[in-house]
Amino acid sequence: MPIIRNSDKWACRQIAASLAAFGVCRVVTSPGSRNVPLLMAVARRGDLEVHSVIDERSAAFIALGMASLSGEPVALVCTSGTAMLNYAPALAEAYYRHIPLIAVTADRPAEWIDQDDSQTIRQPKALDNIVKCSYAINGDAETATDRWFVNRTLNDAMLTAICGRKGPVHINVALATPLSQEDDIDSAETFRKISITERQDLLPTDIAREMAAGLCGKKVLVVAGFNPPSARVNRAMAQLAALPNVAVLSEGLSNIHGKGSLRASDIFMHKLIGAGHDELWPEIVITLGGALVSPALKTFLREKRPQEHWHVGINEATIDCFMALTRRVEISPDGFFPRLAGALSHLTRTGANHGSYAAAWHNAAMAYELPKVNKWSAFFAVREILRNIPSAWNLQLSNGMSVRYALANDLSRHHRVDCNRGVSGIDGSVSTAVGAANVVSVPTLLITGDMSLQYDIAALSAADLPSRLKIVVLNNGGGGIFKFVKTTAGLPELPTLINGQMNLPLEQLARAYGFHYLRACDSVQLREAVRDMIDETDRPVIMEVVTDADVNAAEMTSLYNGIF
Ligand SMILES: Cc1ncc(C[n+]2csc(CCOP(=O)(O)OP(=O)(O)O)c2C)c(N)n1
Repeated sequence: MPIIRNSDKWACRQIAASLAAFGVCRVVTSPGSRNVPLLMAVARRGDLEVHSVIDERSAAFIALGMASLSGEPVALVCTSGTAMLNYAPALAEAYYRHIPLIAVTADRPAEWIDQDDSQTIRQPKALDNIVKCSYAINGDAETATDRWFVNRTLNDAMLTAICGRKGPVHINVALATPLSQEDDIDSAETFRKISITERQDLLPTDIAREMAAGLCGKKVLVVAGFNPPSARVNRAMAQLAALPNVAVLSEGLSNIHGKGSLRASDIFMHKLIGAGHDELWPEIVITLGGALVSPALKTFLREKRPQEHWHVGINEATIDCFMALTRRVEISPDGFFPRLAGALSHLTRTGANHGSYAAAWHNAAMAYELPKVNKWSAFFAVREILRNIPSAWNLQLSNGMSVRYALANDLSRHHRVDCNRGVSGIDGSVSTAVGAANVVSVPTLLITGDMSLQYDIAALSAADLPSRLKIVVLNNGGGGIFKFVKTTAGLPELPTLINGQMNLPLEQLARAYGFHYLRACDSVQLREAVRDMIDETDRPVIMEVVTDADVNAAEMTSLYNGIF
């Protein structure tokens, strides 16, 4: 393998490689010492045309002229301090003329800023108002995680500069000394480029055909996180799930009810991982929707890094949750999946597409059916409630164990399921449910823990509390999740500082705020209370479900075959 002498700083070589990967041909550099690893990296590749200009102000305008006339993005490289500020006039011009310039500026590591070390100013974000976006790179990235971050940041920066309304971006590179070390570098060193299908309403038919041809005969896993209900997506998922080489895994919050899709409950994924199952490893993963709830599903996808991962949805930035992203499809799931499903189904009908990957997943799902739970516990209660409420009701779930208990069940018969999983806070579940209940005519059922209810107690006093609101409070005397999670379960601080032991006067609160109050301490009372909750139409309802946190934790531990 040919070896070349180049900067020993991997991140700087990756910056140069990312420029080449995204079609930058020209780099205008300015002299300095802090930027030597960057100068070396761009100069020694051999595929970048490098122009040296002393004055950074002029360098940036020269780059602007090149980019404007060539129609291609042009990069800049300068040293730290005022050098960077001199890029400002040309970047401002580029910003308003929509010209893609990639300004790469060398800097010191954060700990040396404002320490009277020479040639340092506060560089990160200093050009924020005149670039599309600012990025920070650790020029000394060594660990795999640091390097993944560098790769993702570079992809993000390049895509921002060249997509949509084009424009300049700023990449600030913090570099520790020694700066100009050389090393023997494999000339075949690669850059993981994330490609993009740019924003549009519908996936164009020709691209759909091209994509389908790439998926033909491959093991394709579609994974759906939280998403609003969509009839179009549901139909497309049913079509995809009927193909021999495609498995569709959906979490309950995806609102995907399409026939054939598999419920990606955390317990199921946890057991699968424990048992190996090489036949389930995907070659291509296609994701839609937001953050996944199941840690086991995330682990599965991170460990079995697919050759390709496409994420479908309109996002401002590159989301590389499994550290394997290869394609950003900036089209809504509604606009993307029906066209893709159509194209791949066509190839299946013509005999071009085949496989047994879908069958492998269905066999695994059958082998790991959720064990029966007959003992009184929060898990049992949630399952019974979900089985017995009308399917037309909307479900709201709070964080803690509520969402996890619910997602272990098949939620496909429910009209709509939501949870604040964008950031997973426990602070506003009740208020969100009040708001949601206000704007729909069907009843809304919130299932929440007692601590989450306590946190958001102000919501109970909302002036326009709709009578269609039902709240089930899983009262286990505090944050039960912490008795089950590995990182907290055995700690001496658990009762005092972590699970917030509490004794919520729910009955008094419910009555004070005009709720119909119900209580269940066993399965017989629960059956009765669920009936009452369904029958009550004049007042909002609070149903207190009393369980023992230790019993709940023991049950989950046995369902998981161990603590998680
Ligand atoms: C605003 C906010 N603060 C803290 C947390 C951390 N946290 C996650 S779950 C949880 C406990 C939730 O307790 P509870 O609502 O009683 O549910 P349970 O654990 O019993 O299922 C806490 C404090 C959070 N997610 N959001």
